[in-house]
Amino acid sequence: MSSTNNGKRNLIIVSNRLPVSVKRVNDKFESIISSGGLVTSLSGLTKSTQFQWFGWPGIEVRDSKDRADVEKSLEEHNAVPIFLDSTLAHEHYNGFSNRILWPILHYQSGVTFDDGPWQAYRRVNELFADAVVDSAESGTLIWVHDYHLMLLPELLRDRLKQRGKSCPIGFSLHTPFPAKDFWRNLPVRTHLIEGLLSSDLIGFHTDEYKQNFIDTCGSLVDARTEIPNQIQYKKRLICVGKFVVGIDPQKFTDTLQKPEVQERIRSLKERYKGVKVIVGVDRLDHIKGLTQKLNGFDAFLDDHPELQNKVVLIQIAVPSREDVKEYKELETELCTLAGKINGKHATPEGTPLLYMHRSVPFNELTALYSVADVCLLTSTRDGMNLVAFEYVACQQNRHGVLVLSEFAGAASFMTNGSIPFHPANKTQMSEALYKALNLPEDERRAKHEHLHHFINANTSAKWGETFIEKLSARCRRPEDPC
Ligand code: ADQ
Repeated sequence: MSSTNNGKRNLIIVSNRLPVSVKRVNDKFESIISSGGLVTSLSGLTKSTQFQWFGWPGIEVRDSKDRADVEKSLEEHNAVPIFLDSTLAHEHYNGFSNRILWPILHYQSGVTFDDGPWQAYRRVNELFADAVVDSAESGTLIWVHDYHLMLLPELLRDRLKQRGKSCPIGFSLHTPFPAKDFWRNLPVRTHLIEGLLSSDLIGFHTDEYKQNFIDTCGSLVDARTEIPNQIQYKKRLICVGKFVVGIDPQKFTDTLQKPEVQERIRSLKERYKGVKVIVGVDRLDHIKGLTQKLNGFDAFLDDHPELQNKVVLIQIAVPSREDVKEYKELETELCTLAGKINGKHATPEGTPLLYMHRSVPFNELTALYSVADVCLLTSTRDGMNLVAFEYVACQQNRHGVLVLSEFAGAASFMTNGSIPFHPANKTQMSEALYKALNLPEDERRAKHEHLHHFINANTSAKWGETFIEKLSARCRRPEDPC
């Protein structure tokens, strides 16, 4: 099988959302770059590898002329839209993926199951399979991403076979995979596992998630799992591996050099002269532990009255999944909590908490990372957490300290270079923050150098290239061990 064509990969990437969202502005369609972990991780790959990206454009388009216009507007991004009607898209994305599957993958209890959203999930996976199989040629590598599309590998394999095509299929999960007992909570657990087991290669962010998946397969579907990194199921061999997702550190280094970013850094430093800055950047999501973060910061302010007016937490909570009731409730809770904390600790000189519920431009994000003495990340569970990487990328001069929850996937790799803590323990969080703010320069430098080396050795480009190479080799030499 040839995976390259004139030096260019014959590669299709599939994810629920495209890296750009389409909006109707007057009578025209415009595309806007999306933000989030999946886009960050895959955008690093675009420098070295060519691919077509299939996904939902984020808008319902019924008219065939309009559809052609949308297709055209996405061509420059190598993106191919899969059109869905808005009710189906809503039930698939919000109803099943985000209200049922996402909480299970992140160990959240009290999840209920409904058949309607599950049927929508199945239907959307089928529509994706139809669109991808129409475009794929034999030999095209197909790389599927994330929990919205767990049935897709099986649907693809069946449809490709019916059309006489053969394509290597890879799947990467961007979330944790929970321990097998927790996965049992999901009534359709077997369908999803069988869906994934039609892949040739399945990638996870950490060894723990990979092992949880292998254990689940061994007990749930009677797969053979004695040989490390491989699963034998229904006469097929599936490779599983840990692939460390990362960022493009150069993008941050370049942005920091821009005159307008340098100017912004200067003005932020002036504004916060004599004040220690703690930064937090998270999608507004239960898994990011934002309630815990604000309560922990409140405890820290209680513990250290001597730091009144000498420390500020700038927390950016990026709006996310606003059509889901639980996310709206969380937003209300956080606004109330932020108000209470400032009500309790503010002085005429200022407020210790700047809670911003909005997205900020990339230049501003980079400047904020750069001026912060500490980055506080409090995930209760998190596949990786790329904000941890981004903060390190912007700290070459300051050697700021990362205070990182032990439940972020990133903690498996970054514990030595950060200050770890348990996000449910306010006292531990307060102590970790105090330690980070008072760490001597030689210790800060040593921690920073350790993490700086790690993020540069594990870039998003390397992650993508390693996965694609392994998937391609898998199909060239299927007899090789995984
Ligand atoms: P996310 O949960 O979206 O990703 P994360 O890894 O923290 O989370 O990445 C967020 C990304 O969004 C960062 O790259 C950040 O720069 C970007 N971002 C945040 N705020 C922004 C803003 N205001 N404007 C623009 N961009 C912004 C999921 C999983 C994670 C996993 C990633 C990658 O939940 O655990 O690390 O996928 O696999």
